[in-house]
Amino acid sequence: MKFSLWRKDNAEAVVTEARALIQKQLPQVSRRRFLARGLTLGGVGLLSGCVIDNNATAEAALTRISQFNDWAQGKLFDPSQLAPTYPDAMITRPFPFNAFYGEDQAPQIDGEAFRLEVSGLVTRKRPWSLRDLRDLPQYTQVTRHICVEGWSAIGKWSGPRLGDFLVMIGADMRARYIGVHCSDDYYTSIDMATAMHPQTLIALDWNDAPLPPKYGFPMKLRIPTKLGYKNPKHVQAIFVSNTFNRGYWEDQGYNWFGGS
Ligand SMILES: Nc1nc2c(c(=O)[nH]1)N[C@H]1C(S)=C(S)[C@@H](COP(=O)(O)O)O[C@H]1N2
Ligand SMILES: [Mo]
Repeated sequence: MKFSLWRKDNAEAVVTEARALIQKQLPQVSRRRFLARGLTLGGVGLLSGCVIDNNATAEAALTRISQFNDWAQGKLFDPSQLAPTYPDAMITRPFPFNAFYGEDQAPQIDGEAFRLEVSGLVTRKRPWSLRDLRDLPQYTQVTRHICVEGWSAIGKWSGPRLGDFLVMIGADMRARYIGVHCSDDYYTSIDMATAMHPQTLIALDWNDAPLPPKYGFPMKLRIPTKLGYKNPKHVQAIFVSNTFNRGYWEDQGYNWFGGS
């Protein structure tokens, strides 16, 4: 199948055609679903003049769309814009579980022994205990978690602000990324503006009690301005850096920006 994308009058048809092509040609189900949905008129516009006629070209084009989306979303992200919050009565019960493994395989972490590791462009690198984190001002938020797999759920999380924590550890605010490594080997990274966002929490509690293991004990980053896969559970280490370390799902084709 071939199509050319410079005919603006035909843009809708092109998007439909592009979606069909992607669904036919990209083998990985998750990637196919995500990218097919992420493909917008703006994204296709980027491809002007490009003829997609095989798998490799489709992949390259999609990578470019994805990079374009990251760039555009970064530009559009307003650090003062707040994600909607909800009353307790709207909390989803039971709250869904998701991970790249089954619910019974969630890591079991010893909270007493746990120390959050801090590294990279920070002046104070001492590890943090859960008690240390609870000594920071705590915030509670009821927000919607949106997963690219097609579900969303409203949940309640509490803990210190990641921004307050970054200030406490003397993070270099000019650094571009905050990388996160989890004890189940999951990983992701966010931009500094998102890290400093007032709603970005180091969540220690879920529904007013310590996070249950399946929801990320001993801590997760709750970022209501980001999609589910950019909300890492079982956080073990945080590093402040200018070196890009994408993320577990991001490395498999999901957008790095992942705004919700
Ligand atoms: N450590 C870790 N964090 C993770 C994941 C994971 O597999 N491991 N999955 C992500 C995805 S895709 C989603 S939708 C949410 C699910 O969080 P929940 O179990 O609290 O609903 O966790 C995110 N954070
Ligand atoms: Mo997800």
